[in-house]
Amino acid sequence: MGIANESPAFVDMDGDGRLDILCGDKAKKQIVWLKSPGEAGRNRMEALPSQSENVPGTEQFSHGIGYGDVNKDGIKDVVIREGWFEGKQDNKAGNWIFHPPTREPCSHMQVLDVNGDGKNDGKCICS
Ligand SMILES: [Ca+2]
Ligand SMILES: [Ca+2]
Repeated sequence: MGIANESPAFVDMDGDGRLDILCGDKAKKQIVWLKSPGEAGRNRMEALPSQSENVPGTEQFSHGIGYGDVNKDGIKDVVIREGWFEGKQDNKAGNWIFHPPTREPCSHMQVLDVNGDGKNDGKCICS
């Protein structure tokens, strides 16, 4: 495994209260998340794939990755420059559905309700 993406995201992917690393794996060309060690003395992270192999956004310097509920189904999704992957209830399950982009490419990506209308918006910071 080799971490891909220009700016991996630090998010709690499994809800255990510890930040994990969301990034691409340039070897298998898949989006993965590295589970933070949950026990004292345990210093090895686990890579848990979120999708099938050879997907976009997994080159060494792919630009931008984000995590948030894009389609408001209550399940967080992975956002990349090329589009977004629809998350599953079990985010360790593979073959997330890919959806094409709706915006211009950017670097850091956030999914949040910017204007308070109850709908999540995509927020991009370009560098
Ligand atoms: Ca976690
Ligand atoms: Ca969702």
